[in-house]
Amino acid sequence: GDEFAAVLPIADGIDDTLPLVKRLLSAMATPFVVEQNSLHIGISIGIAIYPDDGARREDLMRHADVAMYHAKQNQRGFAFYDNTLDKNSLALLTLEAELLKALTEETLQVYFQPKIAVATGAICGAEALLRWRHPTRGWIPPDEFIPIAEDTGLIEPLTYWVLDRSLALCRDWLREGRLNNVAVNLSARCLHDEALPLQVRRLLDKHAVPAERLTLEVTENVIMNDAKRAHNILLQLDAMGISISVDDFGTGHSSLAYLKRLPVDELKIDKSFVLEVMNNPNDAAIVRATVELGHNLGLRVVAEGVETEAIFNYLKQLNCDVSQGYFHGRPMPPEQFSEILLPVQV
Ligand code: G
Ligand code: G
Ligand code: MN
Repeated sequence: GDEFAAVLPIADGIDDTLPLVKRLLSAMATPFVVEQNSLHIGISIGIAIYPDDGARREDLMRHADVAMYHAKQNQRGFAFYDNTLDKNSLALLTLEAELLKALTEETLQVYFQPKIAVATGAICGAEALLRWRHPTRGWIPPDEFIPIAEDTGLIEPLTYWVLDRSLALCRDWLREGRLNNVAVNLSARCLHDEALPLQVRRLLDKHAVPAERLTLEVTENVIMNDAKRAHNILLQLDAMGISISVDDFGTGHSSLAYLKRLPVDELKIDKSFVLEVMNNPNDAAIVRATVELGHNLGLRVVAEGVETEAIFNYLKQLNCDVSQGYFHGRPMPPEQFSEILLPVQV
């Protein structure tokens, strides 16, 4: 893909490495001229040093990768591996190995949570949420293993696995008219993966699901942190007909001017504002303003974390489009989700 490794056999520690890193950065900062177009290419360099950062090739490569991921975020363009980057490396390593095993042994499961059209009360979609039942440790929440998957590069196979499973599980419901849409979460790293649009296309074709039936949820910060690259990939997904949803909206630092230009279809108000909306006037103001902002930008607005009927009624008053939360249903296994969908029309 777009990743390259450089080996510096005679470098001895940070002091020897830094000048070369600076030279690489400045060489890449000069635009490349191709057929009279000048192309600006970004670069992020992750550095691991033998033997402190690993004695084996695999460890050096993996740690360089962890460092590169941090380089993408630190604005400097490079980062040295530092074992505090992945604090409990050992725990992480075993979890990584187990996660890889889980992918093949199917202890990972996709659950579905209903999304409700506020105007009619009908189920208008489902969000696919990953669940991992560890053989000895029990349920491990995605908040715990998704970051590990991100740091170790497992996130790409994991994401495609979730997408593949979700489409496989939903295709009949979609075809029978019992479900309109399925939403899958994309993590930060997926928006760095230039192959993403093609992979999504391949999986849609595999399950014969029209692109219009798929929503991809991307958290606000992910879009804003690496806006240029994300924008390009989002444009391709949008052109295919996929809906793009800005997840956890309100927790990041969106530039509204920028949001306006993104090919997004949906804003999901973060649950931290929705949970307390009936008791906290500031949260209520944020929810109200976000619904209005979304509508003025021509977007569908979803509230997540709807736990009570009172919140649902409040959203109705605000003309919020879609409601999601424990009040309507928790994330549940597919068999159970199928039962709350309308029966097949005959
Ligand atoms: O219920 P919940 O605990 O499912 O999810 C916690 C967090 O994990 C949420 O932010 C959710 O978006 C994320 N998450 C759940 N499933 C997936 C998944 O399949 N892929 C990614 N990238 N994130 C997920
Ligand atoms: O970040 P994302 O929106 O993808 O994550 C959805 C998360 O919100 C999941 O962890 C899901 O289990 C959780 N969730 C969904 N509905 C509710 C709710 O009504 N209350 C709370 N506290 N969490 C919810
Ligand atoms: Mn989500």
